[in-house]
Amino acid sequence: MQAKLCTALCAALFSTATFAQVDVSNAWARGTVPAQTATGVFMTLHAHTPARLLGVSTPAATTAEVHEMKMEDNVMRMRAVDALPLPAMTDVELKPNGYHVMLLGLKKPLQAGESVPLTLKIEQGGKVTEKTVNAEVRALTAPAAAHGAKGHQH
Ligand SMILES: [Cu+2]
Repeated sequence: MQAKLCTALCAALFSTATFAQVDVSNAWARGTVPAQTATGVFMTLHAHTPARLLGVSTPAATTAEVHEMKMEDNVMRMRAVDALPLPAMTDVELKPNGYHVMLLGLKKPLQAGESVPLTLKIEQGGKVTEKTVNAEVRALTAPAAAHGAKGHQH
């Protein structure tokens, strides 16, 4: 009887203690030139148990959206995704020409060496938590195709 009670209690305690078990590494933002108001942020997400990235916010821009880039009819297009699935124990890479966080309405240009604070909204095991990350700003000319390149449409 007592063992049974403990099992239930421990399970309850454990489930409330497991939050935001998602590791974020290599977060970076592409630097911008003065007239530019949008840029991409990239990172690697690794969830320990299945999770979903529901959204992103930052004080550096009016809007932050999770975007997916895909080849459609030979044109690279991007669209906003509602939630990005993060399978357990799998690295999900946000990278140029793939999933990325799009910052729209930048309040000021991003210069290499600065960092951009981001708040990630993550759902995991039925709970929504927030995780803060600092993305390092890299030069506009950082390797990989520039965001907003030819044929890249919203
Ligand atoms: Cu985008």
